[in-house]
Amino acid sequence: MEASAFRVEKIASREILDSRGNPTVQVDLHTKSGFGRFSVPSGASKGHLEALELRDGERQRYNGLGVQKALENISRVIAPKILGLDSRDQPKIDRLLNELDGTENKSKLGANAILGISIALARASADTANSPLYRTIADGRKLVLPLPMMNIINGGKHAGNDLSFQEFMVIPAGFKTFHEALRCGSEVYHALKARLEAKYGKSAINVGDEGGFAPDIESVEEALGQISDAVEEAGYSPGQNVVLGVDAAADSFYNEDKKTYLVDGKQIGSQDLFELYAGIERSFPVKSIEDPFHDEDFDNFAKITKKLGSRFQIVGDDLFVTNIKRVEKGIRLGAANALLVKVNQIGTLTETIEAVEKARQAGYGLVMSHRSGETEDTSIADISVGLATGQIKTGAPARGERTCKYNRLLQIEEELGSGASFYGPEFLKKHQ
Ligand code: 2PG
Ligand code: MG
Repeated sequence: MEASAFRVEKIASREILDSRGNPTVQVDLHTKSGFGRFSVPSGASKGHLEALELRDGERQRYNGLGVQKALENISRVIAPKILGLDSRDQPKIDRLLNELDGTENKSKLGANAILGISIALARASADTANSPLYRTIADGRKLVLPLPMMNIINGGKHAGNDLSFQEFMVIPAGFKTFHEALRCGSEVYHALKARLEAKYGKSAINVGDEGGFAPDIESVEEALGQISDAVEEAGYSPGQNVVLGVDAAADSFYNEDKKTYLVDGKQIGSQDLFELYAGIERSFPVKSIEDPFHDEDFDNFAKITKKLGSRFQIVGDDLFVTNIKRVEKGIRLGAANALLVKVNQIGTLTETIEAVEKARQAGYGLVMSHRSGETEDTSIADISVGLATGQIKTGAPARGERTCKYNRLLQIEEELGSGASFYGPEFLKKHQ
């Protein structure tokens, strides 16, 4: 194919709605012979060091959440510099985007503007090469279908209940294929629905931002108990072929002045919180804990990793914000043993890949992740396979903005046929 086919010829962007009904950026990028589109997601429990999502702040429109300034930055500042470039030069173009912005956290042009361009570019380049995105991203890496971690009870900032922990996940690791794991997750989801309705009444099966149920219960242990029982009821074996995970998102219930955490209706210190995690590990088949402490507490992250990390995945999300410098600090201190990977926390594909490779070299696990505010975009499914992250969390096996990612993985699995490798059993082995 001629090099000119990859030349960027046209960029358009628009304001669309995300799954919470808030505006977000969608970018269309045309090369001479191809097309790429990306819709930018948005978080609710954000790490304070995340790249900045630029919002208009004018109250008359969308309560200040409009993204017209970001769109203007795309059309006036970014597009003129990108038009005519070769879309295969992803690292060079991502560097240029950073230079145009000139700030540490992409606050001038907005990480939403920059990421929209960065991933639309990757998509357009893959389309021009007539290749699925996961293949061009893989760049020689072995393709791996990720183990799905499905968030089936929602709390924290994602739900209207009083559960302090944000996510309670089912992890069907003991299966040989992605589609069997997904089926198990869906069956457990429905068994849980029936249990919650029978025990707490109809309103308990209302769902939160990520499609998981949001029952009016307050205790972490009660939520885990319900899920464990649902696993059994669905005909699976907790601890054998299905394990559990939580995202505490501890920052969202941390009181900075008092240095305490509000858990199960009580203010507790970090030592008590530590004990709570150790207790959970004894009572339930939990194998993965994300953000167990607030996002500057590298010390307690290191302590819990030392104590539980041999059998347990400790994931840094708000701790690392997909930022290579934070990941390096974590590696130095032994804080966490897995990285949560969110493209919009850092704002370009190239920097995402750098953080992933740094963590991988240090033996860290990798979990590709959606945001609580999502769109119908499926790029993270391809990125997960191409970067061989081995794990993905993209919500419950329900609601379109969540299932579209799982469904895209089913398509990729089919495309790869017998060559498809699935990470599940390896996860079990690693965390026995
Ligand atoms: C998280 C995410 C995604 P949010 O904390 O891991 O589940 O939530 O997008 O609100 O930051
Ligand atoms: Mg998180």
